[in-house]
Amino acid sequence: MSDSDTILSALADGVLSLTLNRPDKLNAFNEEMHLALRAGFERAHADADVRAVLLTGAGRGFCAGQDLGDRDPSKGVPDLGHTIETFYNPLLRLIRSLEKPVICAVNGVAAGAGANIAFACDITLAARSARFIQAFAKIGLVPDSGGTWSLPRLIGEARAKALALTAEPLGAETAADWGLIWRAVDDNTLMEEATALATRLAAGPTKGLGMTKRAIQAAATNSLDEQLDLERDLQREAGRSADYAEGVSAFLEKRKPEFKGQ
Ligand code: LHQ
Repeated sequence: MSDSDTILSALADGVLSLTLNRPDKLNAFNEEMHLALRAGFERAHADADVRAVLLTGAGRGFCAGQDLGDRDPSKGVPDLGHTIETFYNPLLRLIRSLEKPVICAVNGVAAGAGANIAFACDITLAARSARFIQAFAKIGLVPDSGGTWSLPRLIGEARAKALALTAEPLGAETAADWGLIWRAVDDNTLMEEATALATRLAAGPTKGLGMTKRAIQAAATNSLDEQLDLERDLQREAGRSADYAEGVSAFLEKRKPEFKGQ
């Protein structure tokens, strides 16, 4: 793990909480924060004690995307493709390939890459006062962090194009109504609700949950036949897991299951 204070990291009850922590900059990404967040997700992949991840931001914002002070064209023409290749794309791949639930609690404004990282998580809750902004259009860039992939899939081409071309802020309630996020909740209950959800999932049959995530993501490119085959293969594997044995035993014995994520 990185020891940078740009990401606050804590493991409790199987939940690895990762808090973006540059509140004076609305948690915009500099290189140090990129590397620290990546280290957090790498730990989530490698550490069996981590059964779920909870991503949020410190202060009044969730994340304002890239720190534009770090990518100021007046200091020389930047290679933003290199920035994407080096930082954002590896992060997106780590989030999507992690076979454990990733919960995102959007505590305030989420702009640019900050919004699209929230949309890449498995279950995203947002404070009612939060807004999502495809800020790229304001500075001559194209949406990144998977935004051109996730937006049309989640809300359809018409809404995706309007958000991306206008950079109009979208409130949390509308984001939930459109299916961009799971739920908008009262600001003062966001962290309580997100932590309870992450803790519940972390105590669940996380091997099966991870395979469920993999299957739903594979559906984006699979035919129905391929998906049916994948479900067969994953169910075979799930049926051999200790968690399935425990789940069925607990049901038959009318007791609470104790899942181990194995
Ligand atoms: C910031 C930032 C910020 C630095 C707020 N940077 N300081 C990938 C590849 C490589 C390069 C480019 O980008 C990308 C991906 C991207 O993410 S592109 C999109 C980059 N992000 C933006 O364009 C958003 C810029 N920020 C804003 O439009 C506003 O700050 C929003 C709408 C997010 C919030 O507005 P307010 O609530 O009015 O807050 P504010 O603007 O007053 O910001 C508070 C402070 O945070 C302020 O600093 P100051 O010292 O004046 O208090 C801002 O300068 C700083 N800040 N975003 N991205």
